[in-house]
Amino acid sequence: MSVEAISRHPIPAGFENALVKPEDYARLYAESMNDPDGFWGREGKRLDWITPYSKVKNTDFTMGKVSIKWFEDGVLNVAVNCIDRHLPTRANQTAIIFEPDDPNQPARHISYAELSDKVNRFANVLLSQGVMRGDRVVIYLPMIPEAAYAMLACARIGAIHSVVFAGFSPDALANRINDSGAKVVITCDTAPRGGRRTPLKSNTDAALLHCSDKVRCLVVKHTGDQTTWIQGRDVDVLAQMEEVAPDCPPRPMNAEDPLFILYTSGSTGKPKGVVHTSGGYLCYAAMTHELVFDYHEGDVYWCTADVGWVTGHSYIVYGPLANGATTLMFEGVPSYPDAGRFWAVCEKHKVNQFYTAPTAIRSLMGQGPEWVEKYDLSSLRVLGTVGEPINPEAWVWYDHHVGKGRCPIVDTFWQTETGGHMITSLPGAIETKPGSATLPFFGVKPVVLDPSSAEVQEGNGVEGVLCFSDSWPGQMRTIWGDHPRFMETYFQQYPGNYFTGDGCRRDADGYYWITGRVDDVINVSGHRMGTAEVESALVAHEKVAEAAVVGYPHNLKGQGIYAYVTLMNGIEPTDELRKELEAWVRTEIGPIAKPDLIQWAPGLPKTRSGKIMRRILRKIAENDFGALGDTSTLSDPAVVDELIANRQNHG
Ligand code: 6R9
Repeated sequence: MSVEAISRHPIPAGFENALVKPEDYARLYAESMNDPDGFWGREGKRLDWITPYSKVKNTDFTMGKVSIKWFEDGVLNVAVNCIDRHLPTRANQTAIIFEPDDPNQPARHISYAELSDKVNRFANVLLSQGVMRGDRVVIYLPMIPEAAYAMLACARIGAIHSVVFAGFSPDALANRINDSGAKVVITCDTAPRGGRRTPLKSNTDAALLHCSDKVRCLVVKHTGDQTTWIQGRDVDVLAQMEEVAPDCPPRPMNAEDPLFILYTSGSTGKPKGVVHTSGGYLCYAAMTHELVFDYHEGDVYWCTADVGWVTGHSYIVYGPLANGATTLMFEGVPSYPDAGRFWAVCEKHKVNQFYTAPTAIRSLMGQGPEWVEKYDLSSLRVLGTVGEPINPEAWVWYDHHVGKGRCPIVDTFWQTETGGHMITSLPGAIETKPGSATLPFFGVKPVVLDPSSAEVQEGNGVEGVLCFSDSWPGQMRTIWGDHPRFMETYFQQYPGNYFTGDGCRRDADGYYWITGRVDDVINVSGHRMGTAEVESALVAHEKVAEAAVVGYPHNLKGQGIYAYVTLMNGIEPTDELRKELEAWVRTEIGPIAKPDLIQWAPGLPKTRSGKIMRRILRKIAENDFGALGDTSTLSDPAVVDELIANRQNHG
């Protein structure tokens, strides 16, 4: 690592008028710690309330009775906060810039007035399909404006949306429709991406074979491609939007009414339905969006995430729109039609804040700086990253070639569960260090604990697991339908604390460095994957007896998926079978879960009680045979030698 990479980067010139200045950070942070009710009582006023709250914070992290409530007696409507309240002053301002996959198609500028019209009509279509307050609506849409309309239409009528990433398979979609008990699924005909088309409607047809026949299917005719049509079940949304009334009165909702469910991977095979509620979530998303990106009136802001992930929820839709911002939605991929696409879009729309994932930076870095240098990036002011630790080399490249050394980089650490940024720098207030997420956001109380003794590591220069010892308004409230699992997953291991699942180091200056997951979750290109999910997909194949999946270092993806597979007796390991298993996992979960390496394992290292020793499998996958540690508890140590001898050598 170069000296430049580990040194502090001062705040660049031009941030004298930043929303948070260096002297403000410490003062406001202290206030948020000493008087959370006062601090958040004031911040809650960012939102328009139908009935103002009289109570601010009411939270309890005690195992067995975990309960999280913010602004609990307030009444509001999230869609009104993202749309209606802006109409008097910004009806003609662009709310959403839609940049299509094909650069030869025109971009669309959707004003707040148009957004209002679309969302009201969409909401009336949902009502006409019998969707009521508290009902669940699954949204299986790509990066098109209708995804935002659908989310906000749900919010308007008090329905709970659950967006399912358009890259997920029919099986994964069916599981989410069933777990959430959705009444309706919203999809589109086909989804262009990188010049190819994903058949979302036919995926949905396949998923619905495994769901109640009462589930309605609302179809956005986006490309006009031919699809099957089931009379009585399928509804042409865009046509219906023309038929219904243009106004839909917003439903007054309690601050603690659920806004959405978003499924995410954990250490078990079954994804968890993370529940976020209305008031606290929106307040936190809006505040972090404004301060972390130093968003000023008139700025054009672009987050390249997908609405299928939490980043798309908080930082494409809810945060920016609550702030009356202009938010860009990009349908395509960074490499289409060529490796200059991101920068072409930045130049074309004069983007001021650009927020992406380290994996995208690494892959563009590999294409050479000439792709960046072709474009005028002088509009950029703030750069952001999210999803995984950024390696200092990629940080320095991003800073130098994209930011030209004049744009602060905000490395934002957070999770689906946290609703918004937790540890991040602030452009005008916090100096950066490449690879460090820097310091906690207001109201966030990080603690570093010893992983085995659970003792709090006081002071600087310490390492351990990362927890938060108090609540913040954006925190998830429960797992859909399973509050005991919520408490067990996050509050049992380190009593009194919310456990992130991440390891972390606090350096001599008090800066935080996230070192990666310490549980059975791996991070592939910024996508969270439970190793158990991939394992259960593999063992569902008739020729597989047993499977163990671990992560291993991967140059572009951050982590790759390494699968050890034991076949059924008498089944020959062949290259065809390897391909068959790869394709199998793609259809069971989706392309992002396809193993990068499959190693045939005649046996897996197990303890005498039959537990797979993943620690050892991880080391073998990392090619780190010297550090296998204690193998004396293995029931058959010879298995390990065999696995080492046959370690896949192409990774
Ligand atoms: C927002 C999002 C959460 C996990 C998290 C951690 C990793 C996210 C990071 C980061 C280091 C960052 N992660 N941001 N690690 N630095 N800036 O990504 O949510 O999909 O739930 O993933 O991602 O491991 O625990 P989610």
